[in-house]
Amino acid sequence: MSQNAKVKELKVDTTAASAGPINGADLFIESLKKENVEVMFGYPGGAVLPLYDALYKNPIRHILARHEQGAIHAAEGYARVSGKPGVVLATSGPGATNLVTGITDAMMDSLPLVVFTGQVATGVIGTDAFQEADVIGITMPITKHNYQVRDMNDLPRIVHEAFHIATTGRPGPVLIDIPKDIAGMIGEPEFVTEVDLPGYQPNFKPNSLQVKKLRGALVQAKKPVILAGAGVLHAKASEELLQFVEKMQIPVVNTLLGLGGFPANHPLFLGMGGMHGTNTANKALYETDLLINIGARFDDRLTGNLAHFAPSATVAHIDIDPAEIGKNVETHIPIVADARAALKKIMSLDFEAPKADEWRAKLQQDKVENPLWNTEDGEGISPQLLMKMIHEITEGDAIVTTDVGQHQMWTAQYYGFNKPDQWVTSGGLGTMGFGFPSAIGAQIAKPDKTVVAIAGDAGFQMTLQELGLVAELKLPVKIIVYNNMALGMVRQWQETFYEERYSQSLIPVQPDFVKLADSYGIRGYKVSTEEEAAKVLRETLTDNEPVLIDCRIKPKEMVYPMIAPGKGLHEMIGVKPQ
Ligand SMILES: Cc1ncc(C[n+]2csc(CCOP(=O)(O)OP(=O)(O)O)c2C)c(N)n1
Ligand SMILES: [Mg+2]
Repeated sequence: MSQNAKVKELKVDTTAASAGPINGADLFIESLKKENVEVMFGYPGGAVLPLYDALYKNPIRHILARHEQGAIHAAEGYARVSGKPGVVLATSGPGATNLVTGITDAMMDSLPLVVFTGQVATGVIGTDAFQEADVIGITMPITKHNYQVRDMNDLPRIVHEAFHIATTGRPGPVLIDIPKDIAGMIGEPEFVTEVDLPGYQPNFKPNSLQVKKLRGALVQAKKPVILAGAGVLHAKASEELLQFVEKMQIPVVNTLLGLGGFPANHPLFLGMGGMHGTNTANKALYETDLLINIGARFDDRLTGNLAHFAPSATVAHIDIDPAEIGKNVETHIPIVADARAALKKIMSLDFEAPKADEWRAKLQQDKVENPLWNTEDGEGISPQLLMKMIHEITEGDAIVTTDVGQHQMWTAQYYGFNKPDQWVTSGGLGTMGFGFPSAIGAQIAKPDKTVVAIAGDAGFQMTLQELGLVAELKLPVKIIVYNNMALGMVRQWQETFYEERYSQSLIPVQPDFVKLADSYGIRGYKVSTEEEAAKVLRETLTDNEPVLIDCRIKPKEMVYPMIAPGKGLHEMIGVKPQ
């Protein structure tokens, strides 16, 4: 997309156009206010000091994380549960590069972020000036779009475009790099209320012909299945999905990121699909004759070996991003549209539900024969039962965030997400260190909700500095460390695929998490049995205070069932208790 989009004919906001001479830093704050920004997450430094000075005089709520990575994961958690863009501000050089993981994470999981980075002054760009980094070059492939402001008069337009691009179509991160001298320049720019981006026109309306094709396929189908991804959540289409499913009586599989888009306790829900999905979900994806993908991207962790993915299916794919259609899986009925609009359109056509009684009965039987299971012996807390306890005590209504690893998969399998926007996880990038700070952002977005951060003992140690933020803001985040003294998921792969050579996956030395919490003035507990866990969880998950609970889980428990790398959906291992 061109940065030099025409601005001449744009509608200007006459209420603010008379702001008079203003400097770039004040203009930055005013531009954020125009976008109704209520909170931003950031960390100051030299190149953004003028922006922070303007913020001091004209405040917008600013959350001072303890590391830029904490700030951006918090912004992601905020965006995921609020539906509003997360706003981040960091300084040039190391401030900006510390954001790179979070920006990539947001890009992979389609989260709307507007990220501001400071830059060295325009006169010294390219001279290896102090704290200079080529943030535009670095973030080009990991942003939906990025800008460097070269004229302060462009700032209102750029900010307005950035919020538009981040939040429309397939959401994603947009970055604005602001050289230090821009903040000091004086101008009389106009605020715009429209965008003119000829190269960026997301299509929301489904094509009637393709929708009719889908109707034709539905009428014929004997083994239909819906694969519902995060696109359902982004499009706020859960209600429509439920209506469609109930009308058509089609079984539903969720992707990892799509959990909560369809109620887990619904009789037609088959579970999560993919590497650690349920046997029934994967069986359905393997045997289906009509696969309707709504807002999922056919990620390899979902499909397994593509040669064995839905081999007999007519594939329909509804996605707002045309680049997703046919990317990994041959698609027969492409519907480029907003998921909600597409579902409404299909339901507006009158036709009978597919005749799939036999199929539903078969899947139902598989659900009964091959449920998720857990070991019953061995020392330590069963991680699966622990998750069931957390579900029960929070009445299935908490916002739950995770890090990446075994605990993430157990949460996905066992929490049982019945509502949209309760589930915050790093799916595409699989970022350890994401879970805890994203819970902070989620709690800031939803102060009245119970927010539970499920963290691995290793992942938690990547961003635990944000305990300072929990203490400072008195956020009642519930931090539950699934402690197996290991990089559990790495250990699992080494046990299964590397003949138990546990190379660098065990962590013999850890902080005393109880004392660590205490040092921040946060309650800490260590629990080693299911009885202790039940007692502490009951006492602490329902009140309005932060808590950290170090849960000693069975160190050798495996996440099952599983599709080994390179294998197909029909080749799950660990389906039955071993
Ligand atoms: C930043 C980052 N580094 C490395 C990995 C690879 N990795 C995936 S899971 C995992 C182990 C995580 O251990 P822990 O946080 O204790 O969770 P567990 O699997 O034990 O539940 C590792 C190292 C990753 N996903 N992210
Ligand atoms: Mg671990």
